[in-house]
Amino acid sequence: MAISATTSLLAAEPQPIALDWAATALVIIDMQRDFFEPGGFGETLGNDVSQLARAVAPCASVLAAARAAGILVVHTREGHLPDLSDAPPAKIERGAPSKRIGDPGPMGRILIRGEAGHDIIAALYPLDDEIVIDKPGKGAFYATELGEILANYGIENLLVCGVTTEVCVNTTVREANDRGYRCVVLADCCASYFPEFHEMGLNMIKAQGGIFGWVSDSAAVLEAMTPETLATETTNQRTMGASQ
Ligand code: TIU
Repeated sequence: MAISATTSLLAAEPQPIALDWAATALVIIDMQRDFFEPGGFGETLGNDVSQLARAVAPCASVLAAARAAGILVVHTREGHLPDLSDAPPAKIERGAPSKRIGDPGPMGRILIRGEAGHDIIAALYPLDDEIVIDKPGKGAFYATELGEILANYGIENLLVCGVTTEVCVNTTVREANDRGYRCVVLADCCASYFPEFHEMGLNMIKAQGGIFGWVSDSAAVLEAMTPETLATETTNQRTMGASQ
């Protein structure tokens, strides 16, 4: 990593959090065409997919900053094997969507790995050396190698972005919280088809003293995580003899 063993304070609710950036990963949840574009999984469920676009530019700015600072970046994708062997019937049969998981759509089969709709949107496309986790569920830890990968990198803190706030972001944060990670959800880097669920999804995380974690935003991360800021923080900590 370009930057290591540096800790700085990130503005967040319910209180600021000191993060060791060498032990922090940026986790970007399910920024896939299937959720963002007409004809994908999100729209088949009856959703207005245009609601998600607002999260893209803030998330792209944090992704660029993380890459510049050498922070570990993890992308996730929700989707299933072509034979649907990892898709529970209870998930496939749910509700009355216009198309079900596995049905053909304008971006290929709905929510199936390898199809165009399953791919990550161009603005947030992973670099070749970044980690991409394929997950069959809403949570990124369920039936994936994410836990082992984060442990191998010595990660203790997660900056979480993605869609949707109350579904895959919240489920992943709850899984991560139980596994001992400090989770900071970046409010403007997440979105929901339902703006009120976005707000409440964030409230549920930061309420009760941060029952599941913290809520911050892209501006706070850009201030705390640039290589220049990290260098200054490190110098200040040395000068002041701070312990962290
Ligand atoms: N439907 C919905 O809001 N979300 C999902 O199905 N998956 C994710 O959140 N990624």
